[in-house]
Amino acid sequence: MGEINVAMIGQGFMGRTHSNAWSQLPRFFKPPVSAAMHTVFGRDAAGVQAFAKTWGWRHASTDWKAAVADPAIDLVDVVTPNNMHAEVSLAALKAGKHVACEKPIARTIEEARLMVAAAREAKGKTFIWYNYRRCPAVATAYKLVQSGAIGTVRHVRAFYLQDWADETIPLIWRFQKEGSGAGSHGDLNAHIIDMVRFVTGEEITEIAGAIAETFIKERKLVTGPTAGGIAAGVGGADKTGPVTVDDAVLFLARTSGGGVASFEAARQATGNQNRNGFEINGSKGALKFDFERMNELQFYDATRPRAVQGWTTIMCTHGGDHPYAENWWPDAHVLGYEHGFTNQAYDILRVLGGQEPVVPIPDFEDAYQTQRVLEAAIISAVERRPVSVSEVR
Ligand code: 4PW
Repeated sequence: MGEINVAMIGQGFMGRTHSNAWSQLPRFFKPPVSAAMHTVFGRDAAGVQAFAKTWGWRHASTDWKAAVADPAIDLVDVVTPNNMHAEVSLAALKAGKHVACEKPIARTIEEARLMVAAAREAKGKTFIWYNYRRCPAVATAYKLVQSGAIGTVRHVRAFYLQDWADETIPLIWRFQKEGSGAGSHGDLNAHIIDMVRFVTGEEITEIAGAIAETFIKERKLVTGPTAGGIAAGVGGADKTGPVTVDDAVLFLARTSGGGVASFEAARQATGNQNRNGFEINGSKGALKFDFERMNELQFYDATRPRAVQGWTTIMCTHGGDHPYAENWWPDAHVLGYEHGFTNQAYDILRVLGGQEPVVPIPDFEDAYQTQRVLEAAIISAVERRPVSVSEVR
């Protein structure tokens, strides 16, 4: 398998991040197999033609089923809104393709279960784009925890705060249960649950309590072209429709190593634009990460004499020491949002070429565990009670 052909289904915000990743990849990495940008699917013929031209896809299609079934295609990259993740992934797995699907794995636990069952039977491999795992600083945190640098994990505070979703943003799919399954919970908590599971190597076992809130209950219907806050559209004149998902979800949890954790997702956390991160306190030290300073990892070594203990800021830009850094620019030259996607595309090709990824990459099975935590937290919020993740099967 020297070269694989990719069909990308969807062409929105994530379509641009993935197209950028697939096209940048061969300039910076030497994967064991290469990826050709074969076909991109979009609903609008002129729009998808223009997208293909801009981003370097060889073919444009308005028929995703044909693109997925095409014998020339090896890997299907799913970048649609969440309501198509299951349908497209199931069709692709059935057609014998590898599938790389955007997060969260699905809208609901039921859809996720179907996807996992199909993946178990399938010949193709599966991947979920939890891109923040592949910021060098987050991957470095993972390696430090693995090496025992912070000892036993006792406390985790994880947050994903955005502030784009004010009243001016119309009723895009992200505010509709039918399109997305959940609001900030599936969009943002999904990332930080994945990040905490990845960095600590532990599972979240119990939700002690959760709250969910929708502050803006009606929004203007989308009438114009896509643009604006997280790829929003233009709001129509007077017509509005109901928001059917959360704006904010907070929950407290227990972890498999005996620690406790808090998670916080919000889309109207004024002053925070795309701020996700964590503080992890262990018996020997601690780590802090904030995506708004994504090249930095804070490390506290509590084994040093108390007189000289303090937070160290590590610039995760040193080739050889910090995962992925050596593939980009000379030491000390920082990376950005888009690099996480290219790093992930590289790891997908490593796995397809029979190599280990630089750091573990979530497949459908792994992402299903994150979905179980999301589901347990929503049950906890709705029923106002502690929920063991083992209740969600
Ligand atoms: O990572 C984030 C998401 O999951 C993104 O940057 C934007 O907010 C788009 O979707 C969510």
